[in-house]
Amino acid sequence: MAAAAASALAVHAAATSGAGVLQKLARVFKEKAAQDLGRIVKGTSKTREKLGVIEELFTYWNLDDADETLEELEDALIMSDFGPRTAFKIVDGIRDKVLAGQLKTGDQIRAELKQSIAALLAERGGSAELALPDSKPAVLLIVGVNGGGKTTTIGKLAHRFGAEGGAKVVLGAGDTFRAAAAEQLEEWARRAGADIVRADSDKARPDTVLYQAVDAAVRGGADLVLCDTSGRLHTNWSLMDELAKCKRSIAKRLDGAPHEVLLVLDGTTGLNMLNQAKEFNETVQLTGIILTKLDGTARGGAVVSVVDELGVPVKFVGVGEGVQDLQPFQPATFVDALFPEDGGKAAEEADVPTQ
Ligand SMILES: Nc1nc2c(ncn2[C@@H]2O[C@H](COP(=O)(O)OP(=O)(O)OP(=O)(O)O)[C@@H](O)[C@H]2O)c(=O)[nH]1
Ligand SMILES: [Mg+2]
Repeated sequence: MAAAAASALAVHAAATSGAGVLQKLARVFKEKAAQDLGRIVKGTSKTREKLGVIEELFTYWNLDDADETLEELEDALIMSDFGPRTAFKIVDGIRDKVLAGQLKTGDQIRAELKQSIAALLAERGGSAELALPDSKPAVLLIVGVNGGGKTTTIGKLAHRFGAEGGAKVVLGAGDTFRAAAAEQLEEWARRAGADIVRADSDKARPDTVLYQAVDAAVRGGADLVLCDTSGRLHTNWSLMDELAKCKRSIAKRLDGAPHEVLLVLDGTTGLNMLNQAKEFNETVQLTGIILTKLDGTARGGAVVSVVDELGVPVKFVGVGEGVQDLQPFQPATFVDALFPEDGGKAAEEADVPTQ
């Protein structure tokens, strides 16, 4: 507790002096990185049910049948939303080691599978840390399909950096599509002690609102701007074009911004998230992914394919609707949740609060 309070104070001092404030803010998250494994284990039970087939393969692993068993492993990964390309890649790596005699038992192969998924998440994705600029404000643009958790995630980030971290945060209400959207964001701003820039008329365009939000942050010496956007289908060409305009308009006000373009993916979606991610990446060049609803019946395998095919890292995971339910992503912890040593029993039985 004392250490956390001291670090919050240090962050606050930095925030008020302006020096290196953004880097200090990034540390706020890291210090809180104790992952809520139990919640993720609970949430990924749907994926694990399917992966149960794999656990059986490991138990009865027989080197004489290696070829057939490896094919079954491939199939089981595909069934668990890993996507064929990624499943083949992972199993090819394992097959090479089996043929070279480096892996002999089911346990060794299980460990290798976990390690290769974690390595793929870390290496293909790159750094999971927020890329924050040297000078403030840092601008984060949050995008994604309807209902994935964009606004909630912005609220959590605002709270973590603002109310807890002492940063001056501005929220940009770029969801001008629904009247209730700005109210929802306003409520989060109030809870987080953040400022909010909203549309000044019914006809205001989202790119204008986000321009104004960045403008207000620059003039007011804010540390961080979190830009909300309307949910949109990745197949809706004109709405995707509107998103590209939002990004350009932010850059027009502040060179180099947005510093992060983060795609919110609903963890319960399955492999369709790969199509979403490809389209959003094409339109606004993603720098990271936020995987939400891992406390629900998440289908975690799909995100491995997204990271593999796009080369974009997962930066945060959402594990609930509450303000504290956002965590930095850690590949090894995520993989442990998919393949827990005791089949997930301990974590599933643990009393994990939902708020
Ligand atoms: N269980 C759970 N629910 C979440 C999480 N993140 C968001 N939600 C819920 O998902 C629902 C949609 O969240 P929003 O933040 O409004 O989603 P959005 O992407 O802004 O939605 P649109 O603006 O309509 O596109 C809300 O009920 C949130 O409370 C999470 O990590 N876990
Ligand atoms: Mg929203």
